[in-house]
Amino acid sequence: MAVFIHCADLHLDRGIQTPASISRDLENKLARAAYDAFSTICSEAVNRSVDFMIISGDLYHHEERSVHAQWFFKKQMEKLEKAGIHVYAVHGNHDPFTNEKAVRLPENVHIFPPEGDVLIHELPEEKVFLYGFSYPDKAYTASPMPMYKKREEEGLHIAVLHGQESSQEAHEPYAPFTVQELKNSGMDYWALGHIHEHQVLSRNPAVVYPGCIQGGHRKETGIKGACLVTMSREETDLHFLQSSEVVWTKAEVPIEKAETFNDLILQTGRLLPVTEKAVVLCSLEFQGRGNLHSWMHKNKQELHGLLREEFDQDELIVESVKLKTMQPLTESRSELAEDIQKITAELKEDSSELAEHLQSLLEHPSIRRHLNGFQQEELEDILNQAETNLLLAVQEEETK
Ligand SMILES: [Mn+2]
Repeated sequence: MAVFIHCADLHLDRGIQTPASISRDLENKLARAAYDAFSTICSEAVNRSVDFMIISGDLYHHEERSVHAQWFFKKQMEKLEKAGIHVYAVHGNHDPFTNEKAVRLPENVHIFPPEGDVLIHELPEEKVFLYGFSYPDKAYTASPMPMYKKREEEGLHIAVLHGQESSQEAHEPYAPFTVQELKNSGMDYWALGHIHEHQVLSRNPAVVYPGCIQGGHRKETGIKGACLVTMSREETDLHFLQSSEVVWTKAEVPIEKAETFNDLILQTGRLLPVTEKAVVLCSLEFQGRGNLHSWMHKNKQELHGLLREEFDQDELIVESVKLKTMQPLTESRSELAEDIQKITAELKEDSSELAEHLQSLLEHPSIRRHLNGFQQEELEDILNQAETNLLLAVQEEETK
């Protein structure tokens, strides 16, 4: 049997998106969050006397690692060395392999080289084979499979890979693979990294992304952590350990029933998350058609300020406000307004026409550099915003 911690995507020197005007204490906590998360994981490793630790890439956020981050990492590794815990790590697309060693790591740390390697970890009653390779450069688009040839020897076989399941299109194709390829390899555990959300792609054999250890921005929602893995030749047990002390969340607030601001505040308060074991940074998304829609759009800054005044506490910050609201259908009786709403609804049903119009925009050289397309959700946002702007303009004309 082997007991180990599998973590990935530490992104130690990544700055966290900081909301405006927060206390100095909280600002410091956010700046330290990734470091604190990794320190928690290493303490868990010591307290639980694990056999070893695996880190599946992106230890650092920047290719040019900061000395501060490297020094911090070294100290954590020393903490593990004192407890007799070995560490097996690969470098990923953010922190490709380098020979430059400004900070020397202790002997318990084993970094897989770019050409790949098989390392053996001897336990009293089990032999563990670890396979892996580090990215030589920021981009690695070839299949990683040739790097993982299982040895025909008795033991536990663990593959450490920073890469992406090929159907997950939202990301660049880094070291792409299919789950079937991993299954066919004969390995007992695939310790993956790169996707920042915890995912178990297969149970037998276990194919696991632990996710990043601390969310860095509002899209990385939820509790982040590492996997504590207990593994024998018969079965693999996974237990998730929380490491993030700062958690990003999103709360969706419908505005249909809010006649007054009092209703809106009441409704928002009901839907805010309960904080537990972490500081919660909440982005509020208001949705639906309602009477407060026009006011909210015209006074978005004031609304955000008001919500923060009302709800911000030590452990909860209303980090951002997003408006996905629409004009109530009955508010305007003009034919023009009706047309605008009808056309918006049609375009939402089938956004291919809009996508076509936007295509010429995407072909513009200075736009192409920053943007390579729109997701369905973004198209809907654009449509909602356009509808709001037009209806507000019609309303203003009518009241002149
Ligand atoms: Mn990453």
